[in-house]
Amino acid sequence: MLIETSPYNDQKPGTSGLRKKVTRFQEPNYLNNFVQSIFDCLPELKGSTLIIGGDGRYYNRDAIQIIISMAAANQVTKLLIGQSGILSTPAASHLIRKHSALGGIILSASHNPGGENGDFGIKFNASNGGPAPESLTDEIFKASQTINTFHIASNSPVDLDVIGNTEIEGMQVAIIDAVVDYADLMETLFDFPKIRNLVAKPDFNLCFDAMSAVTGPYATEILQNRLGVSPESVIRKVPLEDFGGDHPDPNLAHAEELVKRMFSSTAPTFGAASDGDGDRNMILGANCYVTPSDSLAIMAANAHLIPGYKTGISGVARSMPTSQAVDRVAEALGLNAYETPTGWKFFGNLLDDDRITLCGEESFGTGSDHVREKDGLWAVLFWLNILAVKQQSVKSVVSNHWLQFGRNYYTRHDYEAVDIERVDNLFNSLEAKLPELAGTTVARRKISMADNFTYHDPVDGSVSTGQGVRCVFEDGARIIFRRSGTGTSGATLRLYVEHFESDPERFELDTQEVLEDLLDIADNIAQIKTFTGRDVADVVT
Ligand code: G16
Repeated sequence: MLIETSPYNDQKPGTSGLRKKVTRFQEPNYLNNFVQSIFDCLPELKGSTLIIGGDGRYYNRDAIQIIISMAAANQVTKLLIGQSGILSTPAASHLIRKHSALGGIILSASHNPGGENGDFGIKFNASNGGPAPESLTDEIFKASQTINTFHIASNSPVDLDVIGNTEIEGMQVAIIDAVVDYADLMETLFDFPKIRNLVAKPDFNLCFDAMSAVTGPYATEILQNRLGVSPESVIRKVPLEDFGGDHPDPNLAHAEELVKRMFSSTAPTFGAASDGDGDRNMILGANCYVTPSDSLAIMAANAHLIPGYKTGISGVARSMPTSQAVDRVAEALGLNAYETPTGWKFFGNLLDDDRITLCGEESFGTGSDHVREKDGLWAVLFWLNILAVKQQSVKSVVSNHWLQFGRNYYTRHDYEAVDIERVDNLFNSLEAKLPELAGTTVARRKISMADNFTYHDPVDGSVSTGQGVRCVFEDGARIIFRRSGTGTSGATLRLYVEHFESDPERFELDTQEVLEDLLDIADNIAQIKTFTGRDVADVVT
């Protein structure tokens, strides 16, 4: 069937796909328009195999039924769909690669809240398993602005809960186990027997928080069934359409119960959490929080201890706002090190070209060349494998890392859902100041460089401008201002602050205290309080 439609003007994908309120997606043909725009930009999808799955949030099932009918009418040959419509983002990336699919459609708004009044999202991943590059998302947006028809079959709904095959207008639809392929992949990378011994030790206990989101079934299979962790060690493991009303965002603010347990007198040895779609991770030890930037650096420094990486890693990459801790490891080990804009899509070319093996971001994402997405449970297993080899606590691993490489004190302050005009004004004023900032001294700190970050992709030569305002100080300290590309209400200002410390006597200080002067300088430069009208940040990590 060919159905007439008219464009919506707000279908420009952000940092990671199109994210809007569920209610927006429920407007007539809103999802259909975007899906047809994907098909229109990629004629090669006709006759192809596609992977479909989502994080199980509200509207996931409805969206999948629409996509099935539209894929059939757009002459896709085969769809592989995770049982119950569920696939974690890294599992979807793996399936695309494993089945040599032409790509996949992933339904997720990641760490954003879910439920009827929450957020929903959709993104296309390419045949390498990674998020579509900016050039393609720009084309999809362009197509969405002129769309006037879409194709859709008039089939009855497919039973997403039963594993098996069916056919719609000549297109095969296979409902597949969502977990097993991913769990098998993890077994090829990590030393499961060694981790099994670690978690069986009477003095070792862990707590993994699946945040009522997609990693529940994956954690149950991998941590409980394959590694022998007790069922009570995995909390909030049943995926819920509204994530229990919480933000499925693994950070100190939103993983409240886990954080409470980890910072108590009876704290487990190891704690971790993953997000809505299973690609983020937070790592904790007893009374110890590992910043995502440090976690990436520690993984890079210890990769040789992990079976999947023991022959060496080709290089590392981090997003620009991520702390420079991993750069120090790369320098010491003689590895390539790349700095990309925020967004996992920018790592794809570097991974495909084998310039890097590991990459990560301050936003609780780490990953490697095993898939083309960041990967939450993979990071948890990486850490467990390190602990199993080193037989040390998380705190000792972190402290020893600082002793060897120094410590990059790091914090991120988020001012969420601020009036868009206020944030526009803040950035306009900041941009206007940029040319004069370099060379000036603010509160005894001299700014050596100030710009709005531009990335030149070394593989395909593409250029991405306006990726965040950075002020770099003479001693290497940095202040970065960015507008989030994943929010759905107003504008979110992110402030990132970093200071390197080489004196071991100063490794155990309070992060916010150490960074206080830089935070004041940031407010002085950008007039955050004045422009946002907020005295304090909403989330500090
Ligand atoms: C997405 C992207 C990440 C990015 C993060 C935060 O993560 O995949 O690369 O770092 O958003 O982006 P922003 O600062 O623009 O909000 P996720 O887990 O939401 O898919």
